[in-house]
Amino acid sequence: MTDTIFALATPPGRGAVAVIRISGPASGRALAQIGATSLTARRASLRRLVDADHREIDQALVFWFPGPASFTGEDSAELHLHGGLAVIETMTAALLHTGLRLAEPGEFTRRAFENGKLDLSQAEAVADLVDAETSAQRDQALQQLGGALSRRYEDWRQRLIHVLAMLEAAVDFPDEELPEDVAGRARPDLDALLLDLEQALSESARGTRIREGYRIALTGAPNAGKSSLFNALVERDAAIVTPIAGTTRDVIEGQLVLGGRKVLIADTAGLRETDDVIEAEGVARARAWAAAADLELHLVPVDEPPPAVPDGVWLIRTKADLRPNDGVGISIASGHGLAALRAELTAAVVAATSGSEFPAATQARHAVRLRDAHQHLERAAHHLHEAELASEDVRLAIRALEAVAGRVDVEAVLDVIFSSFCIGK
Ligand SMILES: Nc1nc2c(ncn2[C@@H]2O[C@H](COP(=O)(O)OP(=O)(O)O)[C@@H](O)[C@H]2O)c(=O)[nH]1
Ligand SMILES: [Mg+2]
Repeated sequence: MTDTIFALATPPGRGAVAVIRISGPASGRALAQIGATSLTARRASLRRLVDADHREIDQALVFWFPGPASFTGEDSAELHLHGGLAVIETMTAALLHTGLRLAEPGEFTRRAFENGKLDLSQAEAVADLVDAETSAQRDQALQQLGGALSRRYEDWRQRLIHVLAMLEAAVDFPDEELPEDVAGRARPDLDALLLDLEQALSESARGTRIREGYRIALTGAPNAGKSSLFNALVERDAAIVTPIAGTTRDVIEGQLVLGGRKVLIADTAGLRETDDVIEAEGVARARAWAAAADLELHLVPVDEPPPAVPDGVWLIRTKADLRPNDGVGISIASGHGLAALRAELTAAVVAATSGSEFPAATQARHAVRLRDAHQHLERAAHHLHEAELASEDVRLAIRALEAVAGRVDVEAVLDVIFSSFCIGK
């Protein structure tokens, strides 16, 4: 039988209110033991809560959520206590005394998943919602929690099951009076699915960009003004600015919000040949960060000749104050062009993180499964005339998609996912 767990759901420390969550079959008994009786389901009841010796611990609001219509699907409750450390400690001791156990990180959500209240992508969304720092992250997590991601995968899964049924008919009744080329009739459906998955894959970066942050790398020769621009964009002096070339030796990451999106920006070591081992390592890291970035800003001062830059890289002319009559570029010294650059960056970030449909991947885990499914379907399309082989590939594709919702492969991924939660969730 499952045991009954509890945890502080609010941040530890002093606060106006502290919430303790309880879930499991012994919830009702434990509540009675601490003095919370005659509760009405899902309504706040003010109760004097007591310890085992009937000494008062606190006056608290108690919520009783009988299963299965609760978040976890089990009998559960919330105690809204006064948020003092002594209250929390005494209540924790009292609940332990009734035989309850402290919850592991993510255990409430895990129980919700195991009781079929949420699928895996929705459970992940709970964690994302808690971690959301920007409005775009919150919107995405909320939609995923509402089942937007699950619905896309479920639609594909249903269509694949239909394809599979046609292929299996061809396998099971090869010599019967089946209409000619049953397997071939699966072709249009399979092609349509392949197109859908390709579309989803092509935009799969959007969801992870929203969740993890759009990455902008600042590159350029030493002294180009990278650290100065970095500090101006993150609006604090995180990077050291000096006239000495080679000052920045590692990748310094900063965070900012543009257009409601999380953006990660990296100030990198100047890209130059060097004999200094530490600087050389910095340059290698700078190149790696820039290669993985969504956008590279290549900085060159206005008093140097403009180099050719690859497609997609933005050439930013710096130190515009040195050639004030030209009117081009940005200047940290005078502030020239900074607002315009910020506006252009915002437009780029918003464009890269917007789309009409809910992204099919908000985590690397989803993108991997999506790619797997697509590969299997390509193989199936390739040997559709061999219905037996094709149906095996379709089956593997279905399994890859099901893994996103957590229908299969469950145990392997559960521990990894739920252990990243905070306690009390
Ligand atoms: N005149 C002028 N000097 C600048 C400007 N931005 C940076 N600098 C100077 O250029 C030097 C190198 O700047 P820094 O940001 O450290 O360049 P990094 O090596 O690319 O990180 C420092 O002395 C800065 O004060 C600017 O807009 N105008
Ligand atoms: Mg620097």
